[in-house]
Amino acid sequence: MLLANVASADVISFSDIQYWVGTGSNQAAMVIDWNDGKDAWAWGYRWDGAATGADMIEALVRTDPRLYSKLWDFGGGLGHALIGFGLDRDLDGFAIDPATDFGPDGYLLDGRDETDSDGGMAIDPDDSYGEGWWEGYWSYWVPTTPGENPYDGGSWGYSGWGASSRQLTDGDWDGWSFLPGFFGDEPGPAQAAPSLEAVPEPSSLVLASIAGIGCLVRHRRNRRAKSHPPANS
Ligand SMILES: [Ca+2]
Ligand SMILES: [Ca+2]
Repeated sequence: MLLANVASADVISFSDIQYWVGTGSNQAAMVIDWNDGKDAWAWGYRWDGAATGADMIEALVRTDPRLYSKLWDFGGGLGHALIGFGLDRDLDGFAIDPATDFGPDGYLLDGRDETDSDGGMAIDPDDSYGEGWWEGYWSYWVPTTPGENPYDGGSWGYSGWGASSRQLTDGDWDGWSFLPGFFGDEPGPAQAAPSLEAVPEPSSLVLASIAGIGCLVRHRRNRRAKSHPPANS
């Protein structure tokens, strides 16, 4: 029970975040909430100099093989609009209907196409995908006060900037919350995106159980061998 509680603890500080990309003296967190009944996840991003919310999206999506995004490039330096976020939660493959090529890094930056930006669905029921322009959209949330933690004393506020224009501050949190039908709210509590170096919790528990059974079987065999020595010894 204790293990399960620890594994499912909500992220409340940067020290809870397991999956980081980038290097530098500044750090920010990104939370994605699909609002589909599955956990929201949180990632971490480090950088030096200037970085935008769009830079953080690109770095995370290109690095974490579980994460997918579909963005529009408005062109002419106007920046990007986020259309879809996908998550291969069980890392056994990800695809959406209608069939979409997200590219080798899962980062699809396309020209603007308003006819193909709604209703995509994850094929694997274990995964998450949300996209929208006309029928729903990804709302963008930032700390009400830059650098404050919405999960520890701070609060989420609706971003007045698009991701390409939003300048990150050290200690910032960015939140993305999918609003199907434009109804919804700020990101909810989030789980840390598991580090891919670590063995996932359920598997390690299963392995521990198997190891325990193995010890028991060996122990019994030893006892049996002692009480019933082979006839030829
Ligand atoms: Ca999957
Ligand atoms: Ca699966």
